[in-house]
Amino acid sequence: MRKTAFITGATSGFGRACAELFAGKGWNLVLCGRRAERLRELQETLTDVEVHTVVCDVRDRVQVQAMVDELPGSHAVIDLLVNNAGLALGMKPAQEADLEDWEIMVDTNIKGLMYMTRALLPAMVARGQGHVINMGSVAGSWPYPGGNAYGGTKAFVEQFSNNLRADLHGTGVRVSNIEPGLAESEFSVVRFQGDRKKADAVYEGTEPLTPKDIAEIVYWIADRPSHVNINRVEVMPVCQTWSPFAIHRKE
Ligand code: NDP
Ligand code: 8X3
Repeated sequence: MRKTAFITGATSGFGRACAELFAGKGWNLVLCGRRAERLRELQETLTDVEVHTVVCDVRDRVQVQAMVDELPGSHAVIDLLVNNAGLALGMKPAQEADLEDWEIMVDTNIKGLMYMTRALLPAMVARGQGHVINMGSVAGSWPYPGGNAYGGTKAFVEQFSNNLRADLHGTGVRVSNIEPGLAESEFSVVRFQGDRKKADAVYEGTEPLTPKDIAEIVYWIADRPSHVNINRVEVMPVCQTWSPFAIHRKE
């Protein structure tokens, strides 16, 4: 019997790469994102498995619940939720950052992830099996200038994942958190509001992680035997390491 993965943010980057990889491994899919055309195009390429697509903004709690309540019979049993939809907006220091950007990141990366999890967990618990894989970030553990609210949202993802494990003790439901570093996708184009030059500069002269690298990790985590829970994976490209502490010196 085929398993079914529910992947949020499937219209681009990691989510799209996960959809392609899981489809190649024979999983049926539920794919969501806000861009209908992208979902349609993707669905047309995934011909060997059953794919259900839903246009949904994960920030909208009512939409999320309706999307889950209205899953067709063929896709009603979800084995895996990949809570991937998310974004960074801006990189200004906190004292200059746009509050609207902060709110959108909180609404998407925190609240959207909570809504999805809360909507799908009860059925997983009732079945005594299931898996939630959350997309955190190195930004949730390691500070950098301009990371402010984005890093805060990903720190939430880390601790929420740990606390989910505590609540789900004895239920058979697994929870994992992946924390990638520099990876090339539409992430930076979104972060810099469509400024391609700024986005390209982020990856210039580097060999960043690719969406496929992340999809392979998601698949590996999901494919472990059901008694194995990978709690957390932090992954960076070889070209990325930490900075020394920044010391401000008097002139
Ligand atoms: P992309 O911008 O390529 O993809 C982001 C996806 O999230 C898109 O499919 C987008 O779909 C979806 N999305 C954004 N907002 C919403 C929303 N409100 N409702 C539904 N879907 C939404 O970036 P990545 O693939 O790189 O990012 C995926 C995840 O990985 C994010 O959570 C990001 O924070 C995290 N991450 C990224 C890293 C990187 O360097 N790239 C590193 C570490 C973590 P649509 O616009 O169609 O709604
Ligand atoms: C994305 C990685 O370093 O741009 O989560 O915050 S980083």
